[in-house]
Amino acid sequence: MRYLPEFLDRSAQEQILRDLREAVARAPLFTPVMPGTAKPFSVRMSNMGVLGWVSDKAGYRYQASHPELLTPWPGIPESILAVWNRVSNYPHAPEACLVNFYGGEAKMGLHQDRDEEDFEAPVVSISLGDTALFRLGGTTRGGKTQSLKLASGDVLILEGQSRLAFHGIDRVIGGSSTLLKDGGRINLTLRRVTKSL
Ligand code: MD3
Ligand code: FE
Repeated sequence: MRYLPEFLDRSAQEQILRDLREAVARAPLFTPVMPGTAKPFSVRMSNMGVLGWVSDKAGYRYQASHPELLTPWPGIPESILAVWNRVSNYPHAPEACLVNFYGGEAKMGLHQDRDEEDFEAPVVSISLGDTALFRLGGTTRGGKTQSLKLASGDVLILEGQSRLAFHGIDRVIGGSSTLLKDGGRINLTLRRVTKSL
């Protein structure tokens, strides 16, 4: 894993936020539910790109359209593609940008990201807004974990062994950033889903 604290300055964060508001106006946040149980996630989500990650009673998957509007996801804005281009060292564009919004008490349990075909490509994560307590483990469940605070403007690159590491968000520290007027946290994850070649 590569951790780039304060990679984005305030004006770069504000540009991404403006682009994100336009995208979310077209593809509103939805509340995913767990496969099988239909228990709602505390995190709300949307996507940009040719493919977006969704979860419903039937399972987790990538699909080309919004689960409620059934319209194609908005494109990934240049302000966000620029981050991938600067940090990924990967010769193909990302296909998916998952938008995770954490309000109030939202968190995300420990999990692996394995719904992609291509584990060779890195995952690039951008944090905006309130600071989160991020937990990173190894590639097997139940091993030791380490904690890291992810603040607004921080970028994380998951590649190699870390690409399949267990990870989650234990909590968000309310009032820790002034970027979002109503507080909360946004995490963007840029991914390659299909194998390029
Ligand atoms: C480690 N998001 O969307 S970002 C996710 O802050 C996700 O919303 C969290 O886990 C969030 O799947 C964590 C940091 C991150 C993203 C992807 C990873 C860490 C990762 C993929 C593999 C290993
Ligand atoms: Fe994840």
